[in-house]
Amino acid sequence: MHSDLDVFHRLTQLDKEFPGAAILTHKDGVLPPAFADLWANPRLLNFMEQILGPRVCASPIWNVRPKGPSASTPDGDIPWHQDSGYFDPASYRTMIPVVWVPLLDVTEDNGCLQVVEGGHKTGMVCDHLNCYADTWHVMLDESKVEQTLNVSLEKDVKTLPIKKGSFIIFNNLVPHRSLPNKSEEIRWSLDLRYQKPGLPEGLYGELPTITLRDPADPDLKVDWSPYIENRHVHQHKMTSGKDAAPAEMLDTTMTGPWMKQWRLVNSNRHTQAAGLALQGQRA
Ligand SMILES: O=C(O)CCC(=O)C(=O)O
Repeated sequence: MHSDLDVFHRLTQLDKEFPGAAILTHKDGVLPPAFADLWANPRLLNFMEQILGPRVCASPIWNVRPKGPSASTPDGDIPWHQDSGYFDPASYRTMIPVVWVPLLDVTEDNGCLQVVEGGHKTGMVCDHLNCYADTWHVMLDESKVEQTLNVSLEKDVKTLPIKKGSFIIFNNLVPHRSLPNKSEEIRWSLDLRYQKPGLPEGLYGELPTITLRDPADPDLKVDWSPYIENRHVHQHKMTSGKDAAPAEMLDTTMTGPWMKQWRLVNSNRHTQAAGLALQGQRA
């Protein structure tokens, strides 16, 4: 179990011995009270109030990401995308800012974020493609970025190394990616999303938004119960049309509705698990 190792090294070893351990950790979807407290942190909500107005909700797509060393766990490598590329098209007009919080200093060597400055300004969701390398991640159709988003994936890129205790806020239309992790440490991070109440979220109505701040209810006690259930169970059902058996949640493939949203250009074990095949191939 490598219990002698710290939280930044233990999963690296486990994943080397049990490939996919990091994916299972990502899929686990458990929302511990400490993460919920961070999501509802009053100072973060003060930021969100300025962006979203006085009523602020949690939006149901969130992650704790164990981004391991790229050499041994390349599934954490996230290519250029807009978050809306993963979301229900009904939510494209909803502003869904994300607060991205690393649990250690992040640098160009261990997988910090890059964003494309101004990439949200046309208000468009660019075409994406499925799925990047051996992962389940969508990727921007780079041939359409300049025309649709009026930005360049070379000239407008900003690299964002930040210190532990800092965070980055950006919205669902800002193109971003994370750099490969060249260290031996797990680059743990959280991405927590927010929106106004009453607008479509990105998860096809599968999970509700949760009210975090409402001036009409100054003593609001946040009810986190809808997010105690693992979101990945819902995603599996949306993609396969059936409930996930417990063994399937121990399967190291990841599937989700975004896989059916965009053109498949690369087949791998995740897209096959979703029953998708490249034209001319059997699923
Ligand atoms: O944490 C990462 O590596 C990527 C984060 C990301 O793409 C997101 O939060 O939308």
